[in-house]
Amino acid sequence: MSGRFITLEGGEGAGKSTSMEFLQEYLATTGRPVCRTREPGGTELGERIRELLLAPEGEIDPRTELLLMFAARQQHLAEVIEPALAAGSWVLCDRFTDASYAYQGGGHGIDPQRIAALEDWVQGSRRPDLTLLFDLPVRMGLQRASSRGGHADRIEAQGEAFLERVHQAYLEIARREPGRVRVVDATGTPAVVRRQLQVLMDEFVGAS
Ligand code: Z5A
Repeated sequence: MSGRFITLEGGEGAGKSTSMEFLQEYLATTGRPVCRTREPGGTELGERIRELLLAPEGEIDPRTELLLMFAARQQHLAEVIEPALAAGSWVLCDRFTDASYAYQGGGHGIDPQRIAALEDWVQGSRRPDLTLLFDLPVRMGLQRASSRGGHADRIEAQGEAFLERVHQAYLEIARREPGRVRVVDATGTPAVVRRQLQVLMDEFVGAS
């Protein structure tokens, strides 16, 4: 049986990492083998690229940022995602190419056609089977992230107007692809968010 590719997307502090635990447990109870991973990262090389991308010091040109995201993604697909799917695992990935459209496209204004060209080159026909978009107003996400403590990384530190463009770009993707992208209202308590995930996953697993 071939695996399924599920991605989690959303703005800063939207609750993806928190929900990852629930999704992993959910799939485990259905007996599916699970591969949990993230972008940028997921491989040794990808994690090193992640460190470069998120380090708060220094400037990175938006095009360099985009190309580094796709360099990490290429390695991730070759080393982790494709082998896991071929082996029948269900891959849960914290962020994927929608984040490039939202942050580098929506946030930095890079032409989406450039991103689409990289997507086609790097991924071939590979696209997520399901994307869970955690939708949360930017201010709420920033509050949640700051309550967690620690320093803002380079991308988080771009400011509220940037993050608002990212938010709108995500919503636009969801409007364009309602079959793949399911919007999760992330404003509720963790228990309320989990109940939505349960319904969406019951539906997706039932149809798979
Ligand atoms: N990026 C990009 O630009 N282009 C790309 O192509 C890709 C990525 C792939 C990765 O950073 C950065 O890379 C990201 C986009 C960019 N930049 N930003 N910003 P990351 O993965 O480390 O950061 P993140 O994705 O933004 O994760 P995050 O800030 O850790 O958010 P989260 O995982 O969605 O949230 P969380 O950690 O689960 O929750 C945040 C806090 O809220 C935490 O204290 C929780 O306990 C709390 N929380 C969670 N859920 C709730 C609810 N329901 N109620 C109340 N409190 C809650």
